[in-house]
Amino acid sequence: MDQIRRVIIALAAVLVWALVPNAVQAEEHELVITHMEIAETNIRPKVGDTVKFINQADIAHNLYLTYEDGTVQNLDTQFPGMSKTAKIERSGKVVVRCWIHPVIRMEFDAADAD
Ligand SMILES: [Cu+2]
Repeated sequence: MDQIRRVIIALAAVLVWALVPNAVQAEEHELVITHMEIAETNIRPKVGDTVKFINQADIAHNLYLTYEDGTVQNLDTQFPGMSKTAKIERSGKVVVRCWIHPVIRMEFDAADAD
């Protein structure tokens, strides 16, 4: 009886694991903002992943992401020392800019989710 119960519990655990794939597979990528730029990195996030922007500058920024279809994702004001996280919504080229400092600009490619 105990063995059957253990097998049922194991099967239930596998089923739960299979039903929540994205929550388990999503990755977090990190980008650091120095004074007036975003430190060069080669991130390649997938849709559903998050990108964490860490403000190590001594000035405030307000980053926003623009997707290929024109959709804008605004991260709001980010004071020195603050981190903001964006969940990637669409695949393709993503441009990151700052409303306050137009000189800040970087881009990365987002891949489709698995
Ligand atoms: Cu800025």
